[in-house]
Amino acid sequence: MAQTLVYKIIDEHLVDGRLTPGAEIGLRIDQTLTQDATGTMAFLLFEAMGVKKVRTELSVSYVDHNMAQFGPENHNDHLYLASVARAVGAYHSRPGNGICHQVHLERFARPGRTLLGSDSHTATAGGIGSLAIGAGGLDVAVAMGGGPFYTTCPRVIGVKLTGKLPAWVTSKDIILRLLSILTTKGNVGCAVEYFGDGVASLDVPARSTCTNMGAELGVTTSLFASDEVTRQFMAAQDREDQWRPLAADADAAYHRLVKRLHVERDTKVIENISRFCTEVELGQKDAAGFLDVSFDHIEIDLGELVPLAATPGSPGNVVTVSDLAGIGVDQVLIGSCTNSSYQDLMTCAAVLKGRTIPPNVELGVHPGSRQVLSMIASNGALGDFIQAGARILESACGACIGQGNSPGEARVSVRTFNRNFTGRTGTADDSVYLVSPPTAVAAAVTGQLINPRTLSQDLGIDWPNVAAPKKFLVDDSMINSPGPEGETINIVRSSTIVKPPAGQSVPDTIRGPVTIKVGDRITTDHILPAGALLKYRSNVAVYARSVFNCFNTEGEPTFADRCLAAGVEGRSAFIVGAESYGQGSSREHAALCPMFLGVRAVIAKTIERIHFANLVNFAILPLTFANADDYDTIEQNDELLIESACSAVASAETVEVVNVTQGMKFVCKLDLSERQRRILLAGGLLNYTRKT
Ligand code: MIC
Ligand code: SF4
Repeated sequence: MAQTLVYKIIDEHLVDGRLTPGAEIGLRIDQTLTQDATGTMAFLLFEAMGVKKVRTELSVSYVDHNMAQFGPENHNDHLYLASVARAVGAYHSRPGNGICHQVHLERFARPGRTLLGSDSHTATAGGIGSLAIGAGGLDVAVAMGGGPFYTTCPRVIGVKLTGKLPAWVTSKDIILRLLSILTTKGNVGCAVEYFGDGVASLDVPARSTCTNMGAELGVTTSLFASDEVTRQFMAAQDREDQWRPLAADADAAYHRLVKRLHVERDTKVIENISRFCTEVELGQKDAAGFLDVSFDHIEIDLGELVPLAATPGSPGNVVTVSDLAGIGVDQVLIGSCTNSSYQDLMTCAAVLKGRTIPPNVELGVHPGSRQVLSMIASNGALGDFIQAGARILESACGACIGQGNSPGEARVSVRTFNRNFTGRTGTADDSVYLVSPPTAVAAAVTGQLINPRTLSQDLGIDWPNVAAPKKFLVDDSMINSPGPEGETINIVRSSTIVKPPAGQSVPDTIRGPVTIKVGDRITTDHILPAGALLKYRSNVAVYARSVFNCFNTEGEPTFADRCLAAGVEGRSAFIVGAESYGQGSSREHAALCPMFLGVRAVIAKTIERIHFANLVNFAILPLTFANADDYDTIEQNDELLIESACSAVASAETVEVVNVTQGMKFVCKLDLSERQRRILLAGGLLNYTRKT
């Protein structure tokens, strides 16, 4: 049978289960990546597993998130990571070498290989044809130890690209268009595969911009074929010997996706589906105004794309830049793992050359890697940025994760990044627009959101049309190699690096209060912010004090206080959420810290993939309402009770929850694989892995 490329790579790596969409599968993992903010915990958990050396083909530890170094914590983490990587046989990309996804793409990612990373944007490497998946740190630790990675065999959504992008329109506009069709919810358990004659016109970094923001769609992974363009990119990185051609079979069939949408609230999405999808069918509207919309594959004519932007709050709020024309801009930031490649920066530098930004605009640039920074430094483009008035920021995540450059109150910040969840910048009422590099630089030059095409029309600036370099500047001297066999390494463990707490098996009776009830689309940034708190990632007891702090009311006990007060005499705490609970980042601390605080169950309408797995890994019951309306019957502080939880976890499909306060009962689904049931009963993945 004709196969998609996603399935071909899965087939080659399948060690458990069958290639049946929706079923649990175990995959052999060839490569892993960790970054410092999740990696310190991942390596601590790896050490706790008792495995001495990594058993993958390649494992790389990156330092790119926690770079501000206010206080000793960050540097302590870096020293631990460098030493533990050397001891266990992993590579270590040092601070300053660049953002993990950009560097991995440049130096390590390979077509046809599986890559598991403790970061939700790991699928960036799908742009080179690697089956790359983001996961929690503990899953990555298990993979480093040679264990399979378990996930749901994805349903593959096909995205056909035809034609060629016009001037001033880039691949960021492709993925924003896709977000306007698929939205940020309802895509769990799917993968996106790009195909069609339009693909050949996109270079590898452009493809990776699309695969990177698959994380915002909530899909497991996103993939492009490995073709002549891939070969040229790898040759330019001195890695042609690692290239291998790969493509889906010509007549591969893609998944027919069904989305449940609301006729009024989702009018725009329904319009976009009707415009960009094939064989669209609209179902019957129900009494509440919902209907099923199904379609075969998506088709985007690149030639017809226009510059797009995601408006503040969510990467899924997509409109055309022309719709926003005239909005004044206070800050422009270029960078992040989505758009910090050589081509991205050269495009911006070409526009800025010989100009100075207006007095009211702040411009910052985070080159994606030391390779990118070195290349723009030697060809003069860095000088164009400096002369234009740009602030040259580190080759790191930086502002993308709220490590600096927070905008002023209610100031408009235009960024080439991938996430604009409110408050992620470090400013509570931020107003962040996500755009392509040309749109960002047009904003920097004019001080307003404006279709970048007007740069040609009004200012006579030619579309730079930056070609992929024939040769990148290759210098791996900031990547430490694993230590030689037999070498004795002193692993540096400073006082701020604290052993993670042990997981506890699910108790048979779970009783306690709902310590928080939240609404739709709660991201892991809501659950546990990063920014200035990143430095506590390796100290769970301290970091846990900040869980759900964004919902604090002055003078009232915090979420952590409420949980700790609830957790006396064997009592537990519950979290109640709505749609797409746990969106966004892979940070397992969003499960680990609640576990530390005594949370034993999360009940939500739907739970996102990585967060669901993290909850299981830390022995928190991930429950979903059998009837979504039951959400409305629960109040914060209600006392809930689950009896015989262990036997339910062992074998039942559902479990009854008693709302003691309201005198009601409701049913929740236990949508778990056999393996996940065993993990919960063992007290989490670490205990389970130690036992098996
Ligand atoms: C993010 O973009 O939110 C992060 C920071 O890269 C996270 C990882 C983390 O929380 O450390 C992610 O995307 O997984
Ligand atoms: Fe870093 Fe931002 Fe990319 Fe996350 S999204 S890896 S914080 S650059």
